[in-house]
Amino acid sequence: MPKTLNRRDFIRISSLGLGGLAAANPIFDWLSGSVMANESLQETIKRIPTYCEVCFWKCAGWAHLNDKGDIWKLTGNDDDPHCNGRLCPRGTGGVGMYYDDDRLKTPLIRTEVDGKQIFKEASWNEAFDFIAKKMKKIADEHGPECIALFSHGSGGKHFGRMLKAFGSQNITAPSYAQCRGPREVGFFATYGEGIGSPERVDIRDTDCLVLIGSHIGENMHNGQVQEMSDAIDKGSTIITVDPRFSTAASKSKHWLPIKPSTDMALLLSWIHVIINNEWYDKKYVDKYTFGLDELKEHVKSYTPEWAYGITTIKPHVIRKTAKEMANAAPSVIIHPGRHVTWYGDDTQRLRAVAILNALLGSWGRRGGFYNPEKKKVAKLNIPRFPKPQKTWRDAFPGKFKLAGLALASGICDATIPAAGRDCSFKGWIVNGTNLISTLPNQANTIEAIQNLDLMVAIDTMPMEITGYADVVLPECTYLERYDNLRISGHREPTIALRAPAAEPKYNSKSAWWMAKELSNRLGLGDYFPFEEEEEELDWQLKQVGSSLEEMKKIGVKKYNRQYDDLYPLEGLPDYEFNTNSGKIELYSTAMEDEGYDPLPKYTAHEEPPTDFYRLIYGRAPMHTFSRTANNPNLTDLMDENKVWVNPKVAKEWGLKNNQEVWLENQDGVVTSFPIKVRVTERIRWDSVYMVHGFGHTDKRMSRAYGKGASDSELITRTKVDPVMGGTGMRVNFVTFLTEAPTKGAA
Ligand SMILES: Nc1nc2c(c(=O)[nH]1)N[C@H]1C(S)=C(S)[C@@H](COP(=O)(O)OP(=O)(O)OC[C@H]3O[C@@H](n4cnc5c(=O)[nH]c(N)nc54)[C@H](O)[C@@H]3O)O[C@H]1N2
Ligand SMILES: Nc1nc2c(c(=O)[nH]1)N[C@H]1C(S)=C(S)[C@@H](COP(=O)(O)OP(=O)(O)OC[C@H]3O[C@@H](n4cnc5c(=O)[nH]c(N)nc54)[C@H](O)[C@@H]3O)O[C@H]1N2
Ligand code: SF4
Ligand SMILES: [Mo]
Repeated sequence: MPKTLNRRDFIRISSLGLGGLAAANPIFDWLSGSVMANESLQETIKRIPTYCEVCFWKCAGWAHLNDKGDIWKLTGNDDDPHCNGRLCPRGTGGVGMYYDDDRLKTPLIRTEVDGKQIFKEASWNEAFDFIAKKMKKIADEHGPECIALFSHGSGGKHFGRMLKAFGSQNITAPSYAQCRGPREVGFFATYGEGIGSPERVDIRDTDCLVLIGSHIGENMHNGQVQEMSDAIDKGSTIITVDPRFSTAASKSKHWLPIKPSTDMALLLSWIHVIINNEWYDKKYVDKYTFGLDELKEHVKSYTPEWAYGITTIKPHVIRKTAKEMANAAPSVIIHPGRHVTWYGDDTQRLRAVAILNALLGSWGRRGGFYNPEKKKVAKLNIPRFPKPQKTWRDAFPGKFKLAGLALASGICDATIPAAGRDCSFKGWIVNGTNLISTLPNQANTIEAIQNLDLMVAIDTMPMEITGYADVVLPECTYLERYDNLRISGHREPTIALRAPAAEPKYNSKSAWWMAKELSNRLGLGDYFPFEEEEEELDWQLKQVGSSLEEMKKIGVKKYNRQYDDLYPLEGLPDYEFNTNSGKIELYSTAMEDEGYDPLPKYTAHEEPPTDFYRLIYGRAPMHTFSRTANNPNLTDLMDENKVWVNPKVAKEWGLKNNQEVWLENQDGVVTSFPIKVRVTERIRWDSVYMVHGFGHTDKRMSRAYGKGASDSELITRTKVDPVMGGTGMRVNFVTFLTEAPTKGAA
């Protein structure tokens, strides 16, 4: 290993001087039976609008204060289309983030004492001076572009403004190359538009919903779960394709327990059946699409019999489900999914999904894909951002040509010096993303971090990523701060306000304030012209006929659509798409122009070796990634994950329910902690399944430490999507260790 690897030891211990026990622990009082019983006696004295930050669905709601002025519950805002007045269990439990006494409490700076690296408590001034000095030094020596921002969540906008002003546009989120990037690119190549969030799917009005991996119900994206439940109630057909009997599968008319990694074969076969039987929407396809003849020729040999050999789904099931979709068309949704970085050919798989929807005429029609509208809100009057001299793309000449956004994994890779690259990244600002558990290949992420001159982590919790930072800045939780307006596209445009329901606890501050203070020290004060965030918001709100005062009362403001075009292709009017041909491109000229396959092809993926099983992972309804693992309200509901094992496999290995095992992957990496076995018919024999976000290794998180195991540790390998750089992560295989591994091996 290079010598530099020891420069930045991972700091596990609690910080110097933070020894004192917190005097009060209101959350446990709040959770305990007696207080629960009294809950009904409590009264809302005041309610403050917010939008939830427990996940990225961003439901708008209310923080209710009791007569002592404490936050005692969170509820949904009735006017909000993301939640329709109801928060999900995680959102309701969000108040646990505020009360969690393991929170980061004050700025920390890495220092060495007696040869040991520790965090020293610092004042905000010390922290900002330290960061500003290092940022300027990096800019002088390498250019400002060598600093990148990784961010997931609201604070990204504020730090993004600061960094763009500083001269770098290398701003990235794991929600692209580790999540929905391939979907956006696949749909953009087909329709000239992406899917966005919340997804533009008209589940409420659909007659047939096809879920390919999307595990809505465990994936608790609120509005979609509600709409799916409504669709089921009104008798819509649900078809779920999943190697696991998911919650969604249990609500479905058809469950197709596909062999993982073979979905492309199923999709191509469905396309084959629909074209061959002429079940496609002829008028729609004639009028709007480009490349039907090429597609027809391309899928000629992809019969259900061919797909059966690959997917293990019987030919008559493939035909029957294709017929169900055609019967419902155009009120049918082949759901584009969200976390789609699976096998490296993900953009192409999402192209196949997009094509199938086009054949059935669901895009732009009721019960298919609607056209969301967003309220336009005036931009701030700030100076133009300087034009950067270089971008992350320079590190990848000729690659990932259709990537629409920066790649978190790409910037991470380009931080490790390589021959021939003139500048590698030298500084990371990491806001609200636990990159250690979020990016694949932890060893690679850690190596990248060791090569940095500066890493700043802004977080609310002492998550693993903060242990590698030079400076840690404690952000207050979403319940203690303002943030940018939530401006979201939906059936009707809305804006929502987040206002503080409590003073920031400890010595924590909002990201807006941090970004402004840092900008001042960098000589970029003009980019934050308002003294207070309240003033900035009020100015913006006044441009759209509202005010901070009004929004504090209503939380969510709905606007009328500007045009009556929720379903723009209803009645088959003339329409021009934002593609080269102006049509829906079944045959993608954009892909062809960049040297990628214009029509999606099936490629076989590697199979698990003997005694190994494919590692697949997903969500639990009461947790969000790793961010909720220490939330006292939510650990109460679920405090560890289990590994799902098929009974046949359990028998072979002699595994019993709740027995603890360690998982070892194909590269010999073993989980830090054991995980309990769940023996269940609900998973295929060739795969094991676990919920992402557990197995925390940082002891500062007292409730999460050592609970369950981390899928991220086992994802050492990826298949990178050549089109846009997404990291396919379901290409790892694991086996069981029934005894504790010896220290050296782990
Ligand atoms: N192995 C594996 N990797 C994955 C996935 C997977 O399923 N398995 N899923 C992928 C997907 S789909 C996504 S979208 C990404 C998600 O990736 P991330 O968003 O990075 O997920 P988290 O691990 O929850 O990290 C969130 C971090 O934000 C912090 N945080 C929470 N609230 C605040 C706040 O208000 N302010 C600040 N400053 N920080 C806050 C939390 O403490 C935590 O450290 O991960 C991707 N990576
Ligand atoms: N409660 C909760 N809800 C969440 C989140 C959360 O953290 N917690 N995160 C949100 C985010 S950012 C995202 S991106 C979404 C992710 O959620 P989704 O986009 O709905 O689902 P995925 O993560 O793609 O896939 C998980 C499912 O895919 C199945 N699967 C595994 N391999 C294959 C395969 O080869 N083929 C098929 N057809 N299926 C397979 C798994 O068994 C599992 O049921 O969830 C969102 N909702
Ligand atoms: S879906 Fe749940 S966790 Fe996500 S924003 Fe809405 S209430 Fe919060
Ligand atoms: Mo995601």
